[in-house]
Amino acid sequence: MISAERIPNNVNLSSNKRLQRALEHWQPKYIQWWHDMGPQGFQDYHQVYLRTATSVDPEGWAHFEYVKLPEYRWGIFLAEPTRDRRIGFGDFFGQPVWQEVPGEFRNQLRRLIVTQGDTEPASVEQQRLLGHRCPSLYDLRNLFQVNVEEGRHLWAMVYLLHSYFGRDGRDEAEELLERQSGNRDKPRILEAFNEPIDNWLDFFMFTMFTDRDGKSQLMSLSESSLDPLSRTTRFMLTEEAHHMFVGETGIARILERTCQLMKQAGYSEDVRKVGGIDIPTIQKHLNQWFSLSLDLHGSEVSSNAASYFANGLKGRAKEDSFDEHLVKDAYYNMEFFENGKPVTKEILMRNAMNEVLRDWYVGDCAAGVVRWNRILEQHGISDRLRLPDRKFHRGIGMYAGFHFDPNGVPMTKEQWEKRQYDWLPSAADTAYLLSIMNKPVYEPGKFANYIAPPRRGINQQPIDFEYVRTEQ
Ligand code: BYC
Repeated sequence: MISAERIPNNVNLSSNKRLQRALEHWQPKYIQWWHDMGPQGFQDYHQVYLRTATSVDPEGWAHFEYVKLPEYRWGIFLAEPTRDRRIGFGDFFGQPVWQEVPGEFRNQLRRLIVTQGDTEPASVEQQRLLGHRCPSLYDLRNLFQVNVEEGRHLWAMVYLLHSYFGRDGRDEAEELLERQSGNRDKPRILEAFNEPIDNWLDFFMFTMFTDRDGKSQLMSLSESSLDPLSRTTRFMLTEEAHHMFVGETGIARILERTCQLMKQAGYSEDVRKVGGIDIPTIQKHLNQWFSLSLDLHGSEVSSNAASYFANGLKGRAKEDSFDEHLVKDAYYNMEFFENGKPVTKEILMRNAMNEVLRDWYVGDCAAGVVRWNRILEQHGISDRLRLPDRKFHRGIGMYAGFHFDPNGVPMTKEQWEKRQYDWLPSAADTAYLLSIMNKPVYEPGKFANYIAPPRRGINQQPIDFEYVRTEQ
């Protein structure tokens, strides 16, 4: 079962007996998990036009073919090594990077890898019912592409656990298949990965904002002094880009269609009357997933983050672009909220590393929102989407437990309870979305009424290509 043919890799799997043995034990459990928790109803009789990574060179990671989902070849890939790579930040700056895990950082590194690994199967679990409500075969195929790649990202983390963490690593790898998104007793580690994704607006917002947290976290892990972690995450970033493409273009196509329907219905009419998704509903879902994804960056002031940085385990996104990499005496001006008022205080930059990464993330999200707003502008519509203030709807960090509106204005608990569904999806919004998504669109080239077709198909195939076909 464990062969280089079944498991494309560039880690010499065929000569690595230890890894083979560990995978022989783990892989059947993974396949069982995929059957039980992967895309429901699309396991046995559907062929999906998927991209499979078969090597890390540009041709090899974009190999397209029809595959049955459980037969997808999940591989193990590390980006090519950088010659004479040196530690790029923290207390060991300039020393050679590590090819093995230093004993003193074993726990911290394992924890980072497990937290990263836990998000990957979680997202597959969150999205497992979406196939039954897909807006087109094109979108269905993109959903499955995202799902199999999240599965591969789990393999990437399991490879690290099996190869560098011995017995503990093997136990952790098993637990990655045992926790379950939203499960009361054994939930996933990070909160956003326990939230349901039961409609396609959530899915596109998730791939836009939560996968973008994946991008910022993977960028910071790719700076790691542990070279195998750096190389693994560098390769994962190539796949992450496609997930954000799915999210950004998915929302862009919804906006496009909303604008068309607004014109059709007359601007003063409610676009829901003609089956579209109104801009306020889009904004509410944006608010929801942006704020949950801000939480994924951890607390503003964090001794964990300081220690990850000092020890060279997790750097800043694009560490090379900073002038100084020790960051011992630098300070960060952080806004605190005291007695109902914002107060700026200087804190040690190392303790603010989560916030530094969050700054990068917010900038990257803001650029995406500007691109979305161009669509509204081109249609002559004056509404605009916007990112809510960072303090809005936070569950982690110093603003958790307080209430703010999307402009960052503080409010009482009572005011919040009265108004929260002006800004976040209500049960009625979800019911409406489910009502327009209740029938899947499986006819090639057809699209649900609430979304415009994409500009082009996948891998130069036409838009009406049969991206998912049912086995005869
Ligand atoms: N939910 O100092 P703090 C992706 C916990 S997404 C629940 O604030 P730290 C993907 C924290 O664990 C990227 N708990 O945080 C996207 C700690 O617990 P303990 C995933 C949370 O450690 C889409 C306590 O609060 N990658 O790839 O500096 C689809 C205080 O800790 C949360 C990573 O996350 C939360 N949101 O930073 C598929 C990278 N936030 O110790 C995939 C690896 C914090 O008190 N992880 N806590 O029990 C990390 O770098 C860090 O663990 C975090 C947290 C940035 C997440």
